[in-house]
Amino acid sequence: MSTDTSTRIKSRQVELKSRPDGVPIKANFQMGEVRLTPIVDGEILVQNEWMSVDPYMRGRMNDSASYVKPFQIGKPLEGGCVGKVIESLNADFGVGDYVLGSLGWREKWKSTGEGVSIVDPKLATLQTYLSTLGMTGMTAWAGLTRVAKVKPGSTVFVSAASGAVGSIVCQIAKALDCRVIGSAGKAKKIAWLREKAQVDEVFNYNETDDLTAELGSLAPDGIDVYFDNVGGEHLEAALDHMNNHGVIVSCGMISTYNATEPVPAPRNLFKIIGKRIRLEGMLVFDFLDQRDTFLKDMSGWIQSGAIVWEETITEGLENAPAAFIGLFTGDNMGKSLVRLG
Ligand code: NAP
Ligand code: FER
Repeated sequence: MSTDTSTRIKSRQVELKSRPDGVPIKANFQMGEVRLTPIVDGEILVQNEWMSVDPYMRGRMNDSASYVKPFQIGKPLEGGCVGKVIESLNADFGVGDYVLGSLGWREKWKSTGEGVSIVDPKLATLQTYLSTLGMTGMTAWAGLTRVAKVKPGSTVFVSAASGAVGSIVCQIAKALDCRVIGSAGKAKKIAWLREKAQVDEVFNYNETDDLTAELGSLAPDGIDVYFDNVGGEHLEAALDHMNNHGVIVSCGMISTYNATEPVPAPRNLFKIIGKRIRLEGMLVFDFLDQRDTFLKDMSGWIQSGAIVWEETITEGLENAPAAFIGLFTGDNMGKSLVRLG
């Protein structure tokens, strides 16, 4: 094979420059460029069109053990992406096919096709495969229907309620005849939750100095399911108002991801005993074998108009770090996505 770099394919990428200390900053990222060798038999070359930024990526920026290995300094970050096959030496993929992969944060990537799936741009817009019909939609569906096993008539409290996961949790719960309480941190998110997502009770946690009292006033009959995206004070407030035998789905704890010191446990954790609360952590990847059922349920809700969603789109690979950092300052409504130029 030629080693002449002029025959190689140029691809720009976002690399981890340094590990964040607290909230990530732009200086933790750098732009890099690589030249990919030509594809060989069995491989495809993909040009990314969309990439996802997700809170879990903050964990991968730390050098600590987790369900997945940390990002490496000087190497590109990774994450959900949708792109177009521009070269193929693999019979399962044709040039022009759109595919879902896990090598975001770069312009182009090669693959043997393992873990890569073809998506249909006629069924939904390409970026929907990174949101409502993708990882975040499936998290909402699995957390509520499989982990919580929510029942009609339940009171469901959702934090980060206008975000990618939370906005879908709220609407699935409504579609399943639950009473829904949502919290979010900005006035326009509160308005969207009320007007577009038809959430029953909504509050802005930045406008209250007593989260527990606020939640108590909106949930006079208690909470049956708390879908926790935030942790910290939200979890403490929910524990105070959970009903006996209630379920807390620990989906995420974004309020703790940038902590520089170990975060204290909820001071009222003992309440899980007397109230016989089931507090269960979840990882969406454990439910991949149920993807067909998820897609059937979700497509039905989308077609009936029961589920709508918002996207916050950032233009250009070089602006992906800003989009990612914005997750921690609440810049996004609904799913945060980056369109590659
Ligand atoms: P997202 O909600 O679309 O974006 C993050 C939102 O979190 C922000 O817009 C912000 O909204 C809120 N937030 C940020 N810092 C906060 C703080 N200190 N306190 C309260 N709220 C804060 O993100 P997403 O992708 O849907 O993820 C939501 C949660 O689900 C995250 O915790 C994530 O880690 C988790 N998750 C888990 C899995 C799994 O398999 N377990 C899969 C996907 C996602 P406000 O303006 O409302 O504050
Ligand atoms: C997430 C937050 C945390 C997530 C996964 C984790 C897939 C897992 C963390 C760990 O194993 O340490 O949003 O999404």
